[in-house]
Amino acid sequence: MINSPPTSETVSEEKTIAAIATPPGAGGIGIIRMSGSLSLSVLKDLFKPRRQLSGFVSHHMYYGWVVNPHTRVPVDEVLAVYMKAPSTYTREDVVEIHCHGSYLVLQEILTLLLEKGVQLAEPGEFTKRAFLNGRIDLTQAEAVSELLQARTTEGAHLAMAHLQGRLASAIGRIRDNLLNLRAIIEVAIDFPEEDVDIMQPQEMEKRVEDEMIAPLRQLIATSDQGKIYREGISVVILGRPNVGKSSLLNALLKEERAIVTSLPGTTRDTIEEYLDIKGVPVRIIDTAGIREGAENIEEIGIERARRKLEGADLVLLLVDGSAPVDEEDRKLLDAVDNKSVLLVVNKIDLVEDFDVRNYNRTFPGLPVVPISAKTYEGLPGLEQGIFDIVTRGSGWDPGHRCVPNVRQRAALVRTLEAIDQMRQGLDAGLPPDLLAIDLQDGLDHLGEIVGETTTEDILAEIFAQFCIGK
Ligand SMILES: Nc1nc2c(ncn2[C@@H]2O[C@H](COP(=O)(O)OP(=O)(O)OP(=O)(O)O)[C@@H](O)[C@H]2O)c(=O)[nH]1
Ligand SMILES: [Mg+2]
Repeated sequence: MINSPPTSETVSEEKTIAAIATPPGAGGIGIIRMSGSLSLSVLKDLFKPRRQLSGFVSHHMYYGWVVNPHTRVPVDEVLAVYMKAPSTYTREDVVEIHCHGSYLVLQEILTLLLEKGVQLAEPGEFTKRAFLNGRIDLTQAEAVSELLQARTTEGAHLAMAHLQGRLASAIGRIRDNLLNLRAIIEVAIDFPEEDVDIMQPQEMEKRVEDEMIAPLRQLIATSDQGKIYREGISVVILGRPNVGKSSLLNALLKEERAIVTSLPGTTRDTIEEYLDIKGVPVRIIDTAGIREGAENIEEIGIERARRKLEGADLVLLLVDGSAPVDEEDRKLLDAVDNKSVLLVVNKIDLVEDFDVRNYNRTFPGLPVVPISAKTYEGLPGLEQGIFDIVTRGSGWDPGHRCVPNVRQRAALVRTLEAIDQMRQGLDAGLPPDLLAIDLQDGLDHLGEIVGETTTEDILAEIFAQFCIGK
């Protein structure tokens, strides 16, 4: 990655910025993106089209070479596109140069741009400009980052819905209702003596409840319900040595990630990987088999396993189905008592007439899933079991597609508090000028979500999470 220069003042339209937009490393194509008023003239200086051009038509691709103006040596064979403001990502003039995906070539072209007075873009600066220039609101800008970071298709779909403005329009509806109410309250403030036809308090209260409080509550609820799709969950595989923990990890990943041997104590450290279970991003952690009297290195591994347990949303307690449950299995269960636990009985391929009821009797109340990490039998049932436990009672409806993030949720809660206070004021017959204060408070908090009333600090924090070139 390129180090960004010392942070400059505020974004100014005068400054033309550029960055490598594709990830570091070798790739089929690499793209350099430039935004700002210098874009076209810089392109003209460095790009030699194959055929003589009278000018660049906006949004058309041109084939040619980027030529180093000092040496006259072609740097790379490229496709270049000029996109005229305002129909662009940033609403400024934008140029993209598509070259071969060599990091050296990309660097060299970028250096040539910088020599022409273009500045290196800061992380998220293109998207920040799109926001500051009013092409997208803050929820859509955040959705760009969420889309880039999504680890499952479901997560990507949620981000896409926000990018298309699903959340922004839900907020917009509540905001319009608040503005309507404010207009009514203002009439009441301006004409206190007159018998103007303002709404009855009961009718107002009903509107506040139906048009503001209920939809705010709904958004907060979907934020909670959809949280696991956004943030994912952590699942720890725990069990005595040799029960098949690493085999299970490999089976779930469908690759030979962890070393499996017939010797107890094979896994000495924790191993973490990511899985997609029905759209939920799952961090799955294989641990060292826990047993008493373990030796040094193994002991450290066991200690790490215990620590991983603390952050786990779900524990898969693995036992060997071909051997009787013993005291150590039970001790492990006691140790994870405060967690969600799924008892996974492995190696059922070795057992004739496997009967799950034996386990139900021994561990009453504990969900049990029989599997074979060797033959993959029972794995779909295990994934379903994990999914059911982590989404249990969440009331999640995948059709929602509106899942406010942590920042947005906090602002929704503050909005709700202000509006609720206003409703109580209505109920208590407070004068309209006092109601107006709470109402304005609510509007301001709502404005933070879409970026109308968001402070510079918070904006900086949001865009700093982006990668360079986005
Ligand atoms: N037949 C059969 N063998 C299995 C199954 N799962 C694992 N094994 C075997 O059990 C042995 C131990 O498997 P591992 O996956 O290394 O077990 P582990 O729990 O990770 O062991 P430690 O890391 O030592 O704690 C290996 O020989 C595996 O091939 C299964 O479902 N069926
Ligand atoms: Mg292991």
